[in-house]
Amino acid sequence: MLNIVLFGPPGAGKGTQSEKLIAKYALVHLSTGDILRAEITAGTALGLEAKKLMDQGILVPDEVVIGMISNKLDANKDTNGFIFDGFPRTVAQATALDTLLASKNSAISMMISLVVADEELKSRLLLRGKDSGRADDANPAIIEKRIEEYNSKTAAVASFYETQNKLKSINGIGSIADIFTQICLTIDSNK
Ligand code: B4P
Repeated sequence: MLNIVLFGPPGAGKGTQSEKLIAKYALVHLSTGDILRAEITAGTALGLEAKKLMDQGILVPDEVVIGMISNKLDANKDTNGFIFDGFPRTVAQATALDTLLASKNSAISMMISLVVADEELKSRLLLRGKDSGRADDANPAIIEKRIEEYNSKTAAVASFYETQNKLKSINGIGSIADIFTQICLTIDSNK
């Protein structure tokens, strides 16, 4: 199986590049952000709890997202592989993902990390906030909080995969098409 973690700070382009990658490599897209927003739209108890945190730019508890991913892995047993988009976001989530995949005789193939400077992230998210309807994109203070959450809880996940020799860093600034080409070259030479 080809299991790719697509990694980067908020607004790095994970969702944007995932859409193109699932089409090219026929992978199942698992975006914890999208799954949580679907729960919010459906008005579930989990969605209502998650919304309170997401609207403040705070990460949702590990056990919630790990449970969601476990269900999705079980529901897609016959796939070629997965794109994990926005997950894992903590070292505890990364450890749990390794355990879940090992129980299915599988593993993460590589982490693609999109590197983008903070100022570019802020301007992308504010731009999207003008019409996305996402409360977490509209307000500069909440965007700052998301970047702070990334630096304090998520950045360490890159070291977790680096220790396993699976970290591949890519410049996430430039045209969406050029970044996609670089990601594909990296996947094709490491799979
Ligand atoms: P996510 O939905 O994962 O969102 P994100 O980090 O904002 O977005 P992404 O990097 O995918 O950016 P995109 O491609 O859309 O998370 C939202 C919240 O959910 C989190 O804050 C947290 O509360 C919660 N959550 C999710 N997963 C969790 C987990 N595992 N654990 C705990 N909590 C979790 O790009 C952004 C914008 O940039 C778009 O408008 C796009 O068009 C633009 N863009 C993309 N590439 C570009 C480029 N090359 N040049 C210019 N603009 C570009």
